[in-house]
Amino acid sequence: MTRHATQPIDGQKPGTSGLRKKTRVFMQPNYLENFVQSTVDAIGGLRGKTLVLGGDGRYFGREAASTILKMAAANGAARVIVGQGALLSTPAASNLIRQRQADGGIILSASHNPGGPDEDFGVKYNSANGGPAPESITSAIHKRTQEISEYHLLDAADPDLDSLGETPLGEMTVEVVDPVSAYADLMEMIFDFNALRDVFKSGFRMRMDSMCAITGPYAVEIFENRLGAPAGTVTHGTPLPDFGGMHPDPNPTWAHELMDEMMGEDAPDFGAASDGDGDRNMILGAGTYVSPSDSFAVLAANAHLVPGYKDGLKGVARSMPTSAAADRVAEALGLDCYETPTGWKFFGNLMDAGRVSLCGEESFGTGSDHVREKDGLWAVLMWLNILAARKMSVAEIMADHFARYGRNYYSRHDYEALPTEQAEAMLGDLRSRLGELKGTQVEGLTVESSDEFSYTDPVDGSVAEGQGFRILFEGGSRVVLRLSGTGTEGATLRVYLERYAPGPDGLDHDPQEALSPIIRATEALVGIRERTGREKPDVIT
Ligand code: G16
Repeated sequence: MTRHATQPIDGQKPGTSGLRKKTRVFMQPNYLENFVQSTVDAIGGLRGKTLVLGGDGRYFGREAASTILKMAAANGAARVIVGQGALLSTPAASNLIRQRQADGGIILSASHNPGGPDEDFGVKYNSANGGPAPESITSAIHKRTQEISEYHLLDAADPDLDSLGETPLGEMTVEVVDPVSAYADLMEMIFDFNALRDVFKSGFRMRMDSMCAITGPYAVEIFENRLGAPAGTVTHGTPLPDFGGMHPDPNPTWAHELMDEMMGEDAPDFGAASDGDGDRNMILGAGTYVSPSDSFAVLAANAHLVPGYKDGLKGVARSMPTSAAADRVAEALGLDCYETPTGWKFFGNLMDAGRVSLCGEESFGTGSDHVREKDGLWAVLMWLNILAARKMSVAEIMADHFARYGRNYYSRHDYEALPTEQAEAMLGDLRSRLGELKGTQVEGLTVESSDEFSYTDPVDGSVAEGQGFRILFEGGSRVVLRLSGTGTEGATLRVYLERYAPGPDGLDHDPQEALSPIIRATEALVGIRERTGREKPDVIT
């Protein structure tokens, strides 16, 4: 018997990147099954199809993988390619879907959110192009969760997820593959590994913090085994179900061990960290923090130095809240530059249509059209390759970049776990006043325009509305406000602050100081402190 009766469960609405909930929510009877069957139904079934399956190793991942395999078999799938131990980084899963020409994939991860029985879990469907499902599919999945009445699951023992090779599960084939090798081979095709080996031979020191999450085995293979970096270059390199208690979010707050080392005496030349599922990255030099928006701009400006991009870029794209630093590079290079809503899924069409090669987001995500996800280790290798080619330190590269293009001072302030109604009321109130803000003078700034961002996809014409509030001030400063779509507790308000300094003077201020008039103006216009009672943001990046 493979048919099981069920009933719709409330709240199974995918967010910015798949469905993310507390792990115990996912562990409730039928919860995972309902969502997976709804996904299967929304994409027109699995009969005869090939899927890729894997995740970031977090608590409940193995059990979920076994259930999904039995459901895939009962739904008539031909083959599921699964990472050994149910492990696959998100970019490696994207690569496998493309390389093996699979019909899609399921990734088990809540990304940068902590893991464990009392923390977070997530499930995400990626399409045949290797990218996160577009809104048309995620909406169809949500609709299906509201009407589902049965799911299919094979009555069988849990499949062996550890032995490489093929085994039958009913009429389906389960193919267990090494999660690392195909991805590491792809990196070897894009980057100049000979030059990078020479860099490490010359005594260059690097620290890669994998935060007890999925990139550990990938980073050890690439940096230590293939490029000859000394053993121990990769720290926190073993993926653990609870990430060793770490919050695997590569930003200055959560990757504080790495920050302390890189800002301390005798810091290595280069430091980097990645997140739970390996698609985010943070870049550091000795004594230097590179903001994600600046990192993306530097990659765009220097990509031609990397073999995989030696013929130049097709174009670039960034999410709306990401700073305009990359726009200045695009302008100088004569490249098209697209502005999309938050969420990597919005880049897929642009990459598939050959309009852009590089994409970046302020949320520590950068990537290219080598896969259809953002890619943490790819970004680290881009930086390494650029450092090798330019023979400059990270600090020198940043100073040179700002001198050439000016500096977009940038910071994001997060207010986490606010009562949802309170956060929505605050933004609802802002929405009702948006039309009246023009000309308002506050903290020495004048509001030039304000709106709620909506995006029309230039490839398929689909429209995404309500994608964040923008208040632009005369002179090019701005603040953007939106609610996160990846949290699992209440509402998280994100406040994105930006000010442009053209140079040549004033390029080396502390960003919080440089942005202080905009921070004060935001408080005057929106009243975050007053309405939430919070004295300061929980996380500043
Ligand atoms: C996901 C998406 C990203 C997005 C980020 C932040 O990242 O893939 O494209 O920028 O969420 O989303 P929010 O501001 O809504 O929390 P990840 O790394 O969590 O998969």
